[in-house]
Amino acid sequence: MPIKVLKIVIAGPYGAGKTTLVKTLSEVLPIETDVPVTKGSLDGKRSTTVAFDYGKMKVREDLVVHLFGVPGQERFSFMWKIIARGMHGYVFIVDSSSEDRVKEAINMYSFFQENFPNTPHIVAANKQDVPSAVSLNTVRNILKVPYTVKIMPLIATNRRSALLVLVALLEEIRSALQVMKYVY
Ligand SMILES: Nc1nc2c(ncn2[C@@H]2O[C@H](COP(=O)(O)OP(=O)(O)OP(=O)(O)O)[C@@H](O)[C@H]2O)c(=O)[nH]1
Ligand SMILES: [Mg+2]
Repeated sequence: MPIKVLKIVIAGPYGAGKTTLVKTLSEVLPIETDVPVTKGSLDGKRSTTVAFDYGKMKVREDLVVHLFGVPGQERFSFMWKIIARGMHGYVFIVDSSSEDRVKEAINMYSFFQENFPNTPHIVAANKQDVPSAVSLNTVRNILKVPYTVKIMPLIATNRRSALLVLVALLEEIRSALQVMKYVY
C-alpha cells in the first residue's frame, strides 16, 4: 500500500498559537526553536519561535502528515516562503480573543494569499476558550477571508479541537487534488 506524505504549514502572526498547535498534534517529540521573550510579554507568553516548529502525525495507515510551524514575527518573514515551499496546504491561525488581535493577522494573511494563491488553506480562529473571543464572522470580515475558504473555531491546547481543524484542511487538500486529476 503506497503511503501518502503531506506537508502542512501552520502560519499566523506572533502569539497566535502555532507552536501550541504543532505540539498538540504531533505524535513524535516536536522540534521547537523557541527562545525566551525578552521585552514585554503577550498574555504571559514566555517564548517565541525563531526558526520553525516541526511535528509529525500518522493520520491513517497510508497517510503521514509533516507539520511545519513558521515563526510569526515580521522580522522573520524571509523564512515564511522557505518553510512554505512545496506545501500541500496550510492552516492560517489567528488569535481570536479580541478584534485587535485578529487585526494583527491582516498583513501576514495577505502575504500568504498573494504568494500561495492556489494552495488550499483554512483559517483557524484560535483561543475560542477565552470569554472575550470574537465570532467566526468577525474574523472573516476583518481578514476579508473569501467565502470559499473555511473558518474553523480552535482551542489549540485541545487535541480534539486541533484534530477537527487538521481534518478540515485535509478535506480541502483532497478536493483540490481531485479537481486537478479531473483537469489534467
Ligand atoms: N487560552 C488559550 N491560550 C492559548 C491557546 N493556544 C495558545 N495559547 C497561548 O498563547 C500563547 C502563544 O502561543 P504560541 O503557540 O507560542 O504562539 P506562536 O504562534 O507559536 O507564537 P510565535 O512563535 O511567537 O509567532 C502561549 O502563551 C499559549 O499558551 C488557546 O487555544 N487558548
Ligand atoms: Mg511559535
